[in-house]
Amino acid sequence: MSNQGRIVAGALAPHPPHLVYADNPPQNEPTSECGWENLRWGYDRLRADLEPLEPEVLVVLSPHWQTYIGNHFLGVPSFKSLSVDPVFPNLFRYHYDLKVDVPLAQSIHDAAADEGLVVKMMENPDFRVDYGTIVSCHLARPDWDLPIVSISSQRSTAFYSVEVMQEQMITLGRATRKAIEASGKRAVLLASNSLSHRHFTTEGDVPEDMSREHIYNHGQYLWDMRMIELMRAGKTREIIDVMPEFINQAISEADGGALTWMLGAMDFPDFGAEIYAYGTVIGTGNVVAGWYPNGEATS
Ligand code: 2X7
Ligand code: FE2
Repeated sequence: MSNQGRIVAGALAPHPPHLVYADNPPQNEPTSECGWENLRWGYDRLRADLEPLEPEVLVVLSPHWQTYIGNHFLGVPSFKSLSVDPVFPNLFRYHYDLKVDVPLAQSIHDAAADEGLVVKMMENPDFRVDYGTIVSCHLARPDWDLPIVSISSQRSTAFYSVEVMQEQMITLGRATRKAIEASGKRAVLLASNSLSHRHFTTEGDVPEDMSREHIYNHGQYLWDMRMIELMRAGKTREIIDVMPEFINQAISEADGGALTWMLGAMDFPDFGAEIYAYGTVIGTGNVVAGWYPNGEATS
C-alpha cells in the first residue's frame, strides 16, 4: 500500500538536560562553556541520519511524565511555556513552543484502548510538558519543525513488576505501530531514557567540569556494556528477557517503559543498532542509538 505509514527509525534518546545546557541553544537561559561532547556529538550524528528519512512526526515516551493510572497522551494542538528542571534549575530553564499531532495521538490512544490498556487524552491547555519529552525532542530535532506525539510513563514497574510493565509496553508498542501505519505518516520513535541510573552524590561548583564525569560503579558499567552489545548484535528480544535483572541491578531508567515500548513498536528488530555515543551524565549511563528498518541509515 503506497499510503501506508511507517516507523522510519527508532532512537534511544536520553534526556539529561545537561546536554541542552552544554549546547547553548537560544531557548535555554543558562549558558555553558562546554561539556558532555561525546554524547552531544553522538546526537549530531543521529540527527544527520534522521534528516534524509524525511520524518513527519516524532513519537516520544518519557519517564518524567509519570501517570499513575494508565498511559496519557498530550491532546492539545500546541504548548508554549517555560520548563524548569526541578533538580537542576541552574541548568535548564527552557522556553518551549511545540506542536502536537493530536489525530495521531488519538489514534494510538484508541488502538491501545482496543487492546485493553488503560489510556487517557490529556486535554488541559495549561499543562506543563515534562523535561524528558522536551530534551529528547530538542536533541533529535532542535528546529521543532515537526509535530510530536508525547506519551506518559505509567508506573507499573513500581506498582507491580518489570514483567507487568513490559507486557503492557509491548502491547502499547503494537498499538503505536498499527496507528502509525494507518496514519500514512513517516514516524520516528524516541525512547527517552538513560540506561544505568546511579547518580553521583556530591556536586562540583561548575556543572560542566568534566573531571567529575565518569561511572561511579563498575557493575553499572558492565550492565551498560551488556545492553549495548545486545543492541549492536540485534538481540532485542534478549534485551526484553534481561530487562528485569537490568532494571533492578542498574537502577535503570528503562523502568519507565520507554525502551520496551519502542522495541515492541518496531517488532523487536533483529538487525544491529547504530551506536552513536555512550557517556555519563552525573554518573548515569547514557546511550544514543538508532534502529533503521529497511536499511534506511545513511552513515
Ligand atoms: O533526567 C535525568 C537523567 N535521566 C539523567 C541524568 C541527569 C539528569 O536528568
Ligand atoms: Fe531522567
